[in-house]
Amino acid sequence: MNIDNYLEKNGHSEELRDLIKIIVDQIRPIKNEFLGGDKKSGTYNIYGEKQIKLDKRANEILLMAFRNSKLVKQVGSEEEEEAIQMDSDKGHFGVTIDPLDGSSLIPTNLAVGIIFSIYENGDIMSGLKNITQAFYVLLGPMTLMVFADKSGVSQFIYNDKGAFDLVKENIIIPEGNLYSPGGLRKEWTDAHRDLISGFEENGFKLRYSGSFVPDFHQVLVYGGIFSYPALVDKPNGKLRLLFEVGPMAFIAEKAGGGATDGKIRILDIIPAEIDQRVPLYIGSKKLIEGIKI
Ligand code: P6P
Repeated sequence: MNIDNYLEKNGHSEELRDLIKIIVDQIRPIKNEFLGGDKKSGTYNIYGEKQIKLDKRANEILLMAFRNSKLVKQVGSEEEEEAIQMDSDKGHFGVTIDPLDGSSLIPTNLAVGIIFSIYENGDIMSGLKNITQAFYVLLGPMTLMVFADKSGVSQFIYNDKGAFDLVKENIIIPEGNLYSPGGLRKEWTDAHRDLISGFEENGFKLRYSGSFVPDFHQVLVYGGIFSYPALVDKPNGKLRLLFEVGPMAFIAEKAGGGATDGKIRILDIIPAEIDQRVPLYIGSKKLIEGIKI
């Protein structure tokens, strides 16, 4: 079964299925851009992070596809300063994208990801509780898609015909002992330091590549916790609420896990700004329930 059959089986609208088809059709063009190498673009995104050509190309490819589809009313992209309003006489979706998360790792051939969330109400700033679907594409030894909707989380593998075939349904995050600590040790708060020391004393295994999608995916598969905490001089941490944290929090909860900023449930947050950052603890249910930072 491919993802379109899966979406039809799960009762999704023709418009949503068309939107997912359009996104799937951009994976090959984005992967092909990798062949050109990671040429510097000489520009910086609004977070002051150096953009490489691939970040911008992936962003352009996805935005063009959304614009031509007429299915998307509003797009928020990590590579854009503002939300983009689009002509959408065929649909009404709000979409957030991190077009190429972890791209600084591409020169080392480590896994990177593309992160999406969909708001059927068409408003990406209306609150994370209004996310209706969230998914990521993990570009690693295999190209995988993990897709979450109200019925749960499923995994698909990209085949040689450019389609995603279903490989696993009803994915549940197990309790486990992997941890990704995030940030620089010297910038940790005492509370985060104590939490990480507790994991280490309990024999947790450190797994941290610097790329959120694969680092989260291993927690989804084996169980444990990924964190990118508040830091001494960065109380909101590093990860972007709309483009990275919200979609993953939706996926984690639909897989029976949890996600918090250390105080509140991520999906209870209503974004104040499009570029809002939040601290993040995400993973196995019991571990997240125990987080009070
Ligand atoms: P650091 C990539 O830039 C990213 O946003 C996430 O993919 C990743 O988890 C994090 O930053 C890594 O940040 O500070 O460890 O390089």
